[in-house]
Amino acid sequence: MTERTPQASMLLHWSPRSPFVRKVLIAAHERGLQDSFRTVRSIVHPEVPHEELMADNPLSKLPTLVLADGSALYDSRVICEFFDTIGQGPSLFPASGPARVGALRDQALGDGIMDFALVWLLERARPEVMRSTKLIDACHLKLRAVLNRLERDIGTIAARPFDIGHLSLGAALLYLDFRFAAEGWREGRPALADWQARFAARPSVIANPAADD
Ligand SMILES: N[C@@H](CCC(=O)N[C@@H](CS)C(=O)NCC(=O)O)C(=O)O
Repeated sequence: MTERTPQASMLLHWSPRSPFVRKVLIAAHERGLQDSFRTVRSIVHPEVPHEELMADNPLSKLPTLVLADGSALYDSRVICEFFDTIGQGPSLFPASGPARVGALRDQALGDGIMDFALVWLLERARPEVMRSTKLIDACHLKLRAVLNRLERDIGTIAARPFDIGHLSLGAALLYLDFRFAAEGWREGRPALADWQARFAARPSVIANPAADD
């Protein structure tokens, strides 16, 4: 299934379920690049490598962006940074200094939440006899630790102009709403909930909802 902007020269391997794809879609929108690529629905699973996608990305992962010359970019960090070099509007990647380090650190934190959430999702989907309660417990523990840390630090984090760190953290919290709503991450975390509500109201986020297709 090929979606939107059929005339565009770049192609994004895409899924409406993927938090990392959503991250790059939001970044593209923030940089005015939402019409600069076509999307192709690519179905990925760690246990089922996608052979066509592997011609572009041997890791068989989303997102993967194929450029006009046929070369491909991955992962989401590289694609977001690439969009930052070709797009317009405020940069998502501060050039240097503490602002850059903070943005990259928070990007790592947001990406890290998405990484363990994907592990958790897979584990949760296994038949009960095959499920590792140890692994799921570890994911719970990490989730609580990360959210508590963010509740403590979000005031400082939010003081920077909007950057890739905010974008990744916001995408990660949206993914919790999409797949882990029962965890009730907002409970006892009013500052983080308030920040996320402001993130979720950005036009770039509204234009790129998560969905089961
Ligand atoms: N570090 C990567 C993570 C990407 C990732 O894990 N993508 C998932 C989909 S949301 C995937 O492709 N999973 C398939 C697999 O692991 O084989 C990024 O930032 O793009």
